[in-house]
Amino acid sequence: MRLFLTLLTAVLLFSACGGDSSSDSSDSSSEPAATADTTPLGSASVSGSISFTGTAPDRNRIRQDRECAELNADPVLNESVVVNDNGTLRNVFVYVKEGLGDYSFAIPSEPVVFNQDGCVYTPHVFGIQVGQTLKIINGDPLMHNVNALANENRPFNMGMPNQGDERERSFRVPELMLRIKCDVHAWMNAYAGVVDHPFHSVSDDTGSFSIGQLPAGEYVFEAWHEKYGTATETVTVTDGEAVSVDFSFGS
Ligand SMILES: [Cu+2]
Repeated sequence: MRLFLTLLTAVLLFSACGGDSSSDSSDSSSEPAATADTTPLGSASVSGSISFTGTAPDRNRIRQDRECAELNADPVLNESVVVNDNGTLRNVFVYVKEGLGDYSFAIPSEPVVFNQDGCVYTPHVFGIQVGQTLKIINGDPLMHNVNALANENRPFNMGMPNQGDERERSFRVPELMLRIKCDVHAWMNAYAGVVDHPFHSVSDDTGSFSIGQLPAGEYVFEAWHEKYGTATETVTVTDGEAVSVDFSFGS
């Protein structure tokens, strides 16, 4: 209830201040609920780091076939466990698992770009909102296919024979985690976190993640890693607050 009141207050305040009325020619005095059927974004943020405990496993060199190997000047290393130089873990998907209730959020207009580059999927782990465009590109001068092994969504499997080929897809319902693989090159795989809100992030080459524009409230955050599984933290944020949350994985 408190979250609802906070949101309602935010909407009323925004409405009372007039906001950017130039962007909407409709009656600005109408009730807030009539201006949009999606929940406004908030001003809180949650960010942090994924630490790795134990001894980092060696990243095996992937034995690509000759055609792919010729595309890479440097060895291509296995991405299932990537421990950064600062002892943190890369490719951890962090998202709001609980606390948003039945709110719905506008679908980002920017697509998520998913490339096939040097016979490697880039990014290896990514988040995408339900309905958001996934722009799939073949950056290589050879044949790949993108086999989305969806369970909740409709699976798709399409060949992309030429360099510069582009396709667009989207997902209808949340699905964690959705695996994508190439049937031509067995080492190529990736994971998509499909969620029905924009509050997600993937830890980078410093182990950091950041999730912004959260409405005030209490949330359960989950962090997922393809080898080490999941961890959760409950976090409460107020309007404008920046909260730090760290996760830890390892052996
Ligand atoms: Cu391939």
